[in-house]
Amino acid sequence: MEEIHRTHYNNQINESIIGSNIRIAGWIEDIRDIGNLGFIILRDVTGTIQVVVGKENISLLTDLPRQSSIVIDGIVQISKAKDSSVEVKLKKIETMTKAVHPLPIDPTGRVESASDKRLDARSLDLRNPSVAAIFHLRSISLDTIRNTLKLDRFIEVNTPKIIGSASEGGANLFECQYFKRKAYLAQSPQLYKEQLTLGLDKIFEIAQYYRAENSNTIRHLTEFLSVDIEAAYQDYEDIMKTIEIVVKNVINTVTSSEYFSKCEMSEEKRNKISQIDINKPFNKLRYQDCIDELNRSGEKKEFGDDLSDLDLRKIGKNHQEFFFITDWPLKIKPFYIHEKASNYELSESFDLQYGFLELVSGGRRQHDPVKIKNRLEEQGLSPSSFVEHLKSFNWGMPPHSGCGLGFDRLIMVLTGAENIRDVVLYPRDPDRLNP
Ligand code: AMO
Repeated sequence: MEEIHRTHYNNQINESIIGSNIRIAGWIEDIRDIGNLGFIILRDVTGTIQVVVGKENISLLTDLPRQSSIVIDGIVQISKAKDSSVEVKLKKIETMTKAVHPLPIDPTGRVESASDKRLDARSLDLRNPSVAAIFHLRSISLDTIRNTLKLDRFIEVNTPKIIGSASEGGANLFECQYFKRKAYLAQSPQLYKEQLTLGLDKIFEIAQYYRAENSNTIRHLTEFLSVDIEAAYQDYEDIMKTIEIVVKNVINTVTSSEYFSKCEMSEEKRNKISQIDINKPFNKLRYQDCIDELNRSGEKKEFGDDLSDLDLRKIGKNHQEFFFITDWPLKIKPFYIHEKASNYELSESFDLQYGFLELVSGGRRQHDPVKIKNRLEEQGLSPSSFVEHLKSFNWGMPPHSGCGLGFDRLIMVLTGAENIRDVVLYPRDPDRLNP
């Protein structure tokens, strides 16, 4: 009978269980046969262990390709190996599935593979501990975000991803056939999250969203994970405070995790991330400060111009850290953003940047339905497409604010990844729909 249940993970094998019979399971990272003795380096999700194969069992080592899945019964013993004080003496080995060589990539990382090849073989790529580390960090970062927000009375919600009309305006929408009607993939939970403040007060959602952005950049995907928050009776300053705490808690989680040291990144990047002073508030630049900074550097920018990728790269060079850009012109912000009480040309809005990279966008929302209708018209959108949304504004909508955090981008920054594709398991871009 096939026995597949392990008694121990590799990192649970230590000197306290010397002499114990154990069953371990994983894949063959390396295998050596030196005549009357053999060695298997067995890796599982927690690390490696050396399995020693005596003369009596050496014949079992034939036809065991690297990366095959195996289950080993053995006895824990003291090891003379340099990097471990314990090893396992093999009693029985069972091959679960043989890896068929040649494999598309070398998951030990000894032979480097192009990014596309790795993404085509992602499940195998994850046997590389430095790649797996990124996804462990994603998982624990999500826990941190949930815990931080829940402690602050936010409740987690789930809104539809198949929707009847656009949430962020018509551009970049993926259309799909919904029986006899047209439907769209949600670009963001914007409208739902605003509506939900009416009865649930403070909410957050962590979910994938879809943007038909036909551009191939290192920071855009057509499917990305967003952390959206929305809170009643809060202004944009409150939301900036909340998101700053969330990001700082994630920085703390990541940098104090064992997986951070397993991530492959330059020492310069590692030091920069681990040396972020989380007691120091993130800097705040106003949009106008950015325009002035660009003009001083020889650009010709006017109030009302959006900040292009090139502009943000220039600004990011002078601010290679987390910082907010606040008080954007109202006319370049979405219809749901609130004007600033002291200057109607400005809005109560912000982005959170890391250098040139935009991580978060948010602000206070307009809650006067008449003003929302005017703003929709100004932006060439039809209020009739938003009736479902607008009706809730007549049911006693509270003033509210919120933001959306691009989770993949945050993980990019914290793991030193150059490309968003490196931190997403199965990235989707205009050219990549598989695996
Ligand atoms: P925005 O469109 O700026 O705002 O998106 C919020 C954040 O999501 C991330 N992001 C992306 N990440 C990867 N690939 C993409 N194609 C992509 N598009 C956006 C960015 C960005 O800062 N509803 C508003 C948020 C709000 O006001 O609450 C919104 O969606 O990090």
